[in-house]
Amino acid sequence: MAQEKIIVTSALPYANANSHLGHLSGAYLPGDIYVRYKRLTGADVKYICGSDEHGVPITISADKENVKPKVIIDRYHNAIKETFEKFGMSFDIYSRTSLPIHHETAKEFLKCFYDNGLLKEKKSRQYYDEKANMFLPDRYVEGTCPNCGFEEARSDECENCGALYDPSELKKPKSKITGETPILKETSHLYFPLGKFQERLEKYIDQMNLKYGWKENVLQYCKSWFNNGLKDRAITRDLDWGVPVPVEGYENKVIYVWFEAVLGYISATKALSEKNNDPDLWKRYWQDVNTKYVAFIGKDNVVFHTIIFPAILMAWNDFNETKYLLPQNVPANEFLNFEGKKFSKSRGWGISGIDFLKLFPADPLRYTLAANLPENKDTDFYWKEFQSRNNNELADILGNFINRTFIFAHKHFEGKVPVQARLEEIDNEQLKALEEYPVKIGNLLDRFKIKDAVLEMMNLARAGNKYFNDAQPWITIKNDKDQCGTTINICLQTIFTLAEVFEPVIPFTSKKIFNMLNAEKVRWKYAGEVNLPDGHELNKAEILFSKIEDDIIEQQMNKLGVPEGEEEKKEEIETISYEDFMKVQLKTAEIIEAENIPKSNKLLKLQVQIGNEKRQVVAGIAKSYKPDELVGKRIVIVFNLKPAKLFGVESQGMILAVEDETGNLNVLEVPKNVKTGTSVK
Ligand code: B3M
Ligand code: ZN
Repeated sequence: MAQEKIIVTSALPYANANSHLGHLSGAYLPGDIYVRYKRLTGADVKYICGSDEHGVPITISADKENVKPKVIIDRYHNAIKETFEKFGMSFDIYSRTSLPIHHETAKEFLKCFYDNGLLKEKKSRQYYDEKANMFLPDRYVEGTCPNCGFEEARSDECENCGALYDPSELKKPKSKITGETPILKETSHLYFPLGKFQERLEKYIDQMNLKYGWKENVLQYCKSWFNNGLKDRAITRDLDWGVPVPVEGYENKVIYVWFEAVLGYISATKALSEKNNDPDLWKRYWQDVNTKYVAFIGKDNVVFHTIIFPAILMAWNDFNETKYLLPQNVPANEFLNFEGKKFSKSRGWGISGIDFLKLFPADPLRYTLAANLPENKDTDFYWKEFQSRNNNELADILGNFINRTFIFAHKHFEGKVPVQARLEEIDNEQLKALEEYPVKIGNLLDRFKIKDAVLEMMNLARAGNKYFNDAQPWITIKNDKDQCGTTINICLQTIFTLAEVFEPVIPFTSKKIFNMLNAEKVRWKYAGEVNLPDGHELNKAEILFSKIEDDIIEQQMNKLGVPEGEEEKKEEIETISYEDFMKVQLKTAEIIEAENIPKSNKLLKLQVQIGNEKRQVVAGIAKSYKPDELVGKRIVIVFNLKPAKLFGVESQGMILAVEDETGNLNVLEVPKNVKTGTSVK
């Protein structure tokens, strides 16, 4: 069979915020699991992603901080990239749409459509904020949805019911910049005739679904758009941040972000060609009928990937010799919520990937998210579930099985794979299970049933534990060492299979396990075979998972709902260096005389003994002590303070004291056995 060739993309995140767990579980982790699995099967895969750096989401963030969009995209592009790396995303490239290669690609498409007369120029009335003196992009206008009445609908799209409409249909519009009611003012835009493609799009989706089985939720979304009838869509915008429109008269406009963002997959692959010094690489994936294309996204992006992007590609293919592939499947996920509510940065609900990965390693997070993917309906991340998946499944089932097997192998078989001496029924059954699991798991992954696949992966670890328990090697080691060796051998083969099938989900751990086994991964189809030869030398066991204690989880739960920034509103402390501190000389002293200072009810005049030296110090403690009470106390004084006069009385130092709740001052005392004149450090 010819090698399978696949191009896989995950939605390009807007470079205006850190990715949170919802993003990771929606479009990224599933893509990465699929890609890692496909690579193990021997497929030739390119996994493409990058930052979406244009459009209104970026300018809104920039406006909020009063900085240029470039500042925002650089900051978040790097932050998101780092999150993905720590999370174990195995992209072949993580590109960005601000690159010239992307601008060129987007312009090339638009120019082609314009030159071939596909685009219609239409004058339309757009919201214009007279106070801010600008056309308002869609997201700068909020109002009531003409379809469902939702009051926070965007100007052309309703988050609540998913309806797309013309901005002039929005009810009770309001400018988000000034809060004023915007006027509708005439402007020209280029429109893509989406309606022209409806029939072909419906047919395309039908065919793909028949052949490759699209997800029911995705089909439903598509159906509702088709039912409403596809309409012309403006693909230019009055904005100054984005890809300039390469058409005369459009100099002050940019290409609509969604039109160019989807082309970002192609331009990112071109960037990969450049990176690999292989100019035709991108064509071998995007323009080869033997390649298949799979797009991973969240549900809010479905229309753009199943309708708009395919329509753009169809249009290109109509006018050009070079033909692009259309998505073969778009396994979109629903949303992941957090502890029962939507993620919200401003309300402090949820946690960003980067913060999470500062606290915990990636694999327990990947496993927890994968076991609970919002494949068919919204799901939730719960801290308690994370803890129990880590402790009760990863550590107690998978980790424990591996650990007990390794202990046996090292203790009784010199750290080598013992011989399979004699196979009893129970052994044959386990060997059969090893062959079956990778097939079953692979079939599920091929159909994007990742959640079910993850369950089966852990079931194999469960089967390993059961086999170990039933075979009772701790008994056979005493009376039938051959039998015991066979058991441990098969347990080690099971660990090999586990390392392989779990690789897509917990790649960091899988690597450790292969290292412990002193072995390397094989093709998926061999994963269930006897891969470790008799006598094969093993490495030392490593700790694979640490348990997460209750208090760690409680700490995190206590942070929930604390709005951003507030947890950091602690007093700003100005720090000093060690050298600065060492400049202050503190010494012990004994008060030998004390008297009031006339006319002052606060100050006392003290005579203190500091080693051989006597000094006079004025201290503001008259309200807290009678002079007599102080005599004989051994205290701490700032020895090198510049002398000063208080109430006309010379003071050569300062006494340390602390105020208690009642406002009373208490001089700091040192034990009597400490000599006066001793330095305090
Ligand atoms: N940036 C929306 C999002 O981040 C958008 C995806 C683009 S995919 C080409 O959810
Ligand atoms: Zn609506």
